[in-house]
Amino acid sequence: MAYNYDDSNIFARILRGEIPNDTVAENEHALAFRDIAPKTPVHVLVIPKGRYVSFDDFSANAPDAEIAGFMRLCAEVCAKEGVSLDDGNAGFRAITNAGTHGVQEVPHFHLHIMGGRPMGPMIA
Ligand code: IU
Repeated sequence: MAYNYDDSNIFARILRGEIPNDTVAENEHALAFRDIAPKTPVHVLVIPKGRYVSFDDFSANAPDAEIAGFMRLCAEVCAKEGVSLDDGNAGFRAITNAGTHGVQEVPHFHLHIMGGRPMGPMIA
């Protein structure tokens, strides 16, 4: 998958079970766990189990099942955390940071799902 994927990154270690995590949901292709330093009342990270760094790795070669499994887990997290739009919930914000301009700290693709309070405007 990713050409320059670093297998020693912290999320790879979490996936290998070397470091504990606060799991919210999991399926065959993805894992969702609470951010260790939450910035909002709901702050969950969803990561693919494959070796993805950023959107670049979701190329034509990425198995559809992995992409679908990832998105389905995102939906499951929103429902579990009470931030989906079902049942009159107020919604959420989802962010992925990539590279130096995106200030990506961990080089394994992750989607931040944040909610539980109004987010305010997007900032640059
Ligand atoms: P990034 O800038 O999108 O790469 O942010 C990484 C996030 O991973 C950040 O919100 C950290 O608090 C979070 N995190 C974590 O949940 N567990 C860890 O062991 C480490 C970082 I290191």
